[in-house]
Amino acid sequence: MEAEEPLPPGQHVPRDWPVLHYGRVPRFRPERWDLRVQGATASGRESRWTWPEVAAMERERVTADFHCVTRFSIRGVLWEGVRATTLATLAAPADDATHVMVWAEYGYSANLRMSDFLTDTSLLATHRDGEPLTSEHGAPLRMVVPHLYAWKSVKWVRAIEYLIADRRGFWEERGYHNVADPWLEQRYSYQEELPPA
Ligand SMILES: Nc1nc2c(c(=O)[nH]1)N[C@H]1C(S)=C(S)[C@@H](COP(=O)(O)O)O[C@H]1N2
Ligand SMILES: [Mo]
Repeated sequence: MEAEEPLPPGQHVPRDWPVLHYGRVPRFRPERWDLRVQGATASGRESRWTWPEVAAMERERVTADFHCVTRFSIRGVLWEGVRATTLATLAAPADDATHVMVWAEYGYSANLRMSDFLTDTSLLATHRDGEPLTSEHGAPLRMVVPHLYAWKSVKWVRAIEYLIADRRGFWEERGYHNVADPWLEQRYSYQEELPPA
């Protein structure tokens, strides 16, 4: 057997890839769908793209493990999509933007530090393992931030909001950790008050 990279603490690999989310799977209606970049943009304006425009953006591939806070990890997922840095070139954040809120259908959201968003491996993914995303895994567009717990990898993304001050997203408001680094086991918000281990 080949030696494998270690998993973050407290994680295991299940037999199948679970589908996990809060609420219903939204139906994709391409004619009504758009992607917005809003909030603290450098231009002061909101940007908006239709589905054909997003589908025509330059795409990259990233292979990474995927870690859910409920303790399953999926090894070596091949994602394909638009780099967050590419989007930030098309619609630049203001100089004083420090965080982003990633917004999904039905109001689900997750906040990220700008540095976590603007990492080379952060994608707005359209494909997984060479196939277009299925609806339940976030089609047509999902955030993928492989170095953080997967609740930050927002499915059914509709907007990126640049923030000049941090604000907690859906799970971050409900007891989950604001940063969510799986290697530091940043699972719960009470850990934010603990001295570093
Ligand atoms: N819009 C939305 N995105 C979401 C969620 C959600 O409830 N709504 N759940 C998150 C959580 S907790 C996990 S573990 C992953 C699961 O992704 P998967 O269903 O593709 O395995 O999606 C994340 N993205
Ligand atoms: Mo999760």
